[in-house]
Amino acid sequence: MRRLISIIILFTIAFIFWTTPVAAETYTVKMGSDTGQLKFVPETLEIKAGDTVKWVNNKVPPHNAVFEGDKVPNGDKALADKISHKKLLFALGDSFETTFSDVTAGSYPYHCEPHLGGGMVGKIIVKESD
Ligand SMILES: [Cu+2]
Repeated sequence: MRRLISIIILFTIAFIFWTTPVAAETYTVKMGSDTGQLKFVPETLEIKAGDTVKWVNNKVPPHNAVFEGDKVPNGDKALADKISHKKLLFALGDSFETTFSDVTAGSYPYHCEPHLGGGMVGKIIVKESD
């Protein structure tokens, strides 16, 4: 009897884990490296559809994050505008986020407008959610 109960409990736990969907995640990208370089950290970030990216003003502001309409999948300029953050962040610690739901899987390059000349570029790679 005891053994049967243990087996039932084990199966119940396994079933709960198996049926719980993987929660969408939030990833953080620093704007300006800890050492003060004009970079996004990490520069390339791989996420799944439905995940959220949060950009945090870390060093040497101001920064923004503007996606490139001609380089996102399907050259979807409207989508690029929608997921961009054109407003400059001046205060350290300020942040903005984008949830990548209902987007085509692929590569989404972006840059910081004031520091594009300094090479402050980044890329979000969206994989199909499974
Ligand atoms: Cu910048």
